[in-house]
Amino acid sequence: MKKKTLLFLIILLLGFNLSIYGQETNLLLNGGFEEGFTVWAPDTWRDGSTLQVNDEKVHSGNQALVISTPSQTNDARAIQKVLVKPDTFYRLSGWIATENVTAGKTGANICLMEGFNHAGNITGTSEYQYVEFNFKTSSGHTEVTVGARLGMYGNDVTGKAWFDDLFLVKLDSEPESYKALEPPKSAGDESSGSQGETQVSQADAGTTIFWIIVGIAGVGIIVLLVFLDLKLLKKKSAKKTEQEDTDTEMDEETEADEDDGTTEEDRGPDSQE
Ligand SMILES: [Ca+2]
Repeated sequence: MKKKTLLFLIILLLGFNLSIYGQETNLLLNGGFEEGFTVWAPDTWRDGSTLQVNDEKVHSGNQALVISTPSQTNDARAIQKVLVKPDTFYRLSGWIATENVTAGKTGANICLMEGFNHAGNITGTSEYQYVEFNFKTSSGHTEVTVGARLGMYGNDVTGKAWFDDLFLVKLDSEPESYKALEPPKSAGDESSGSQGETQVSQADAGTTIFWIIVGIAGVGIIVLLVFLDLKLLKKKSAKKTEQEDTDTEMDEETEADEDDGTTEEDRGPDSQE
């Protein structure tokens, strides 16, 4: 393999890695609920609501989250804790459909569990709608808890809501509009601390393992290419040596013939003598 080809392949591999980095990474795990309830935790103000992942009404893929509060009003949500950077812009987005959600209150929405920060206020009956909101973390933020939610603090409702394709992405620049988050309270508002932290470390482990595999695959390809290159060089040099040996043999034979010729010529007169 020629060095130029090797160089080209290495550049291609680096480009592939960079293109993955360039994509907007969803900081939420299982945001499309294709892995069931994995990573999400049910969290309700009181009993009476059901939270499920099924194929009843999906926006994409095969499954979506459905929260149902049939009779007693409630504030029910599926939550996931995510690590964030301080003083950084983020966008939370997703798709929500509803059925008979109590009007006149905050209906179905996606939210940050701190404060009243949310996108969507969908009541009544509706097909899937896209909702989003931008926010900026404070200097004290290292994590946020995201919720797919039917209801809000002081806004208990009944009805049914489906959630799918939720995204939390980091924004590289300041968006046109955003909500600046208040610094987090030191204690007291950690509704599901240990579980959330476990989820975050699982997310980190998953990402790390992914990049280790990509790294190993990259190094493997380079090693393979270098090996093939060396093998080819060896073959070439072996061929060269073989050729040289043949040449030397031929030279020796020629010399020997020449020697014989000389001897005969020299011997000629001797033999005549
Ligand atoms: Ca889905």
